[in-house]
Amino acid sequence: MKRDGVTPWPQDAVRRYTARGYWRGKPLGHWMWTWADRDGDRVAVVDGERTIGYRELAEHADALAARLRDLGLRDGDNILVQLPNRWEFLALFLACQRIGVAPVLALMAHREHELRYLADLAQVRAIVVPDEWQGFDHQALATDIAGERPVLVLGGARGSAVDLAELLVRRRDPAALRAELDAVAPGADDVALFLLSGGTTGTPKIIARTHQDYEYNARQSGAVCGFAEDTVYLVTLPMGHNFPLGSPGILATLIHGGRVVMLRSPRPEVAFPVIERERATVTSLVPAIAQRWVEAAASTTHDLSSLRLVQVGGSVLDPAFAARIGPALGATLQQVYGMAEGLLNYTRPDDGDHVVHHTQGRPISPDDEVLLVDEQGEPVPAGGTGELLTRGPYTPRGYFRAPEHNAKAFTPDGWYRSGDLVRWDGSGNLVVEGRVKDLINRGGEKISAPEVEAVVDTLPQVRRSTAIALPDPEYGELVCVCVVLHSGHTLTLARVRAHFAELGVARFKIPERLEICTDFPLTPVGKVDKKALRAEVLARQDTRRAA
Ligand code: AMP
Ligand code: DBH
Repeated sequence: MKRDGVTPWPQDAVRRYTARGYWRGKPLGHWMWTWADRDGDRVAVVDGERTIGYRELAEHADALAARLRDLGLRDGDNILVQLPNRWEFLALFLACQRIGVAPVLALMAHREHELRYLADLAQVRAIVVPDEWQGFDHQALATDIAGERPVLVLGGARGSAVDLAELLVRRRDPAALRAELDAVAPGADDVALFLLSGGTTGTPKIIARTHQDYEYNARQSGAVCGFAEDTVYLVTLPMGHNFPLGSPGILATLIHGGRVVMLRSPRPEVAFPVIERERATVTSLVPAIAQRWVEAAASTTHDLSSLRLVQVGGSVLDPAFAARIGPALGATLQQVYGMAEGLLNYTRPDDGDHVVHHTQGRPISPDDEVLLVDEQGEPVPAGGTGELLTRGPYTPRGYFRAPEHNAKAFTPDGWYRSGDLVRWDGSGNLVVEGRVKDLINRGGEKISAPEVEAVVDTLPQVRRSTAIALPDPEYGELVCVCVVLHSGHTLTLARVRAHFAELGVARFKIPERLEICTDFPLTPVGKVDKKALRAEVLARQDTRRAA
């Protein structure tokens, strides 16, 4: 069922993507059973002590899909899902795909500020959370936000909440249920899932991905990365992210007949023994985590020799460090420059060292269009650096329910303005040089500067605020807020941080530096000159360090 607020692809693009076989006209729930029919008894997922076969996974997903319908959920409905990496999360994701319910994939780090906003924007009809996670009571918050709507809880449902594990129990003849659910399957061009983007506005952005665009996103990624039946993909990043979910990630592993191994933490102490035990062949990491893995690998007693491919993406990877990753982990490095908005670039497993260490790869589809433009929107000369604009078979033409922002983030002929400054190197690969968009990339977590500023501005002491990125050896970038105070007021970083926590903002967005300013430098048109401000703050830090 169609949802309002989703920008469709133009008809000529639909015809082309279909004619070329990228779009296959079936919803993800259809493919789930294709995999099960093909690989029935083979292992699809390993989660701790639990091992689940392809058919078993499909039957659990169908059982859950039927129970979601019993709760009143229907084709065209959206639900908010905030779950850690667990096989039940995957079963829920697939159950949704069977019946046209689209999950909004929140991160475990999200708190009231983000969850309320997402629940409202997507008008979700239910919320799914764990009972408690890393000391936080998700069930209590979800119950509060949900009001009259159902809350599904993984582990220990209280009060009127529904136990997710209960709903997964297979109770009926699988073949009959399968036929029943086939009859209520969504359309291939309907929304299958909602991904989140760091965005560059005061509020997070939601990206609606359709069944056939996302299936292609994963399938083609898997083809490019050599995913096959012998792939054992270790998930350590949060699986609601586009990277571990579909780049090539969990979905491509299932599409290509491999095995998914789930972990809730990317820490090497946790991951290394599992790599050894499960003989994992591929995993995906962000640079900050890759750094920990490389350090830990030097003295590990665990056998990592099964690893063949280590994907690193999400934020800038230093070339000198890149060169150390492959040898340290005994695997081939693959750089990934991706975005939840669509376009995916990978270095290929058989590329030479220079390409793998120094570039962020190239697009996966012959129909990915990439244009590099200058500040006037004119194409840059060959080899020049410009903002990357893109269109293609898995890059939607707008954000969900964001017409005002879309007018800026997309050109009239449907190109997505990535906000990234990139160039083509001589080998036909992209190199990310910087960005024009106003965000802070903290170890791969994207933080919208205007969103941080909007929160800081609600402090009574603050007259004006500006959020900037400061360099950090571990995370790449940190959030620094610069404030101009009302006269006679003072402010501490601790106070700012407490304020973010009180408002229920995700922890990774909480400022790690505070700078009190008397004024901000301005550009000729009167906007805050963030580049100049950043230089000022760095100079101040140097002075302090010298003192
Ligand atoms: P999002 O739009 O929130 O999914 O974040 C995608 C953005 O992350 C891209 O537009 C880039 O700014 C950044 N990014 C992703 N991968 C890389 C990479 N390998 N190197 C540098 N930046 C990256
Ligand atoms: O940073 C990202 O958003 C990202 C990185 C690598 C991504 O969305 C992806 C791969 O799919």
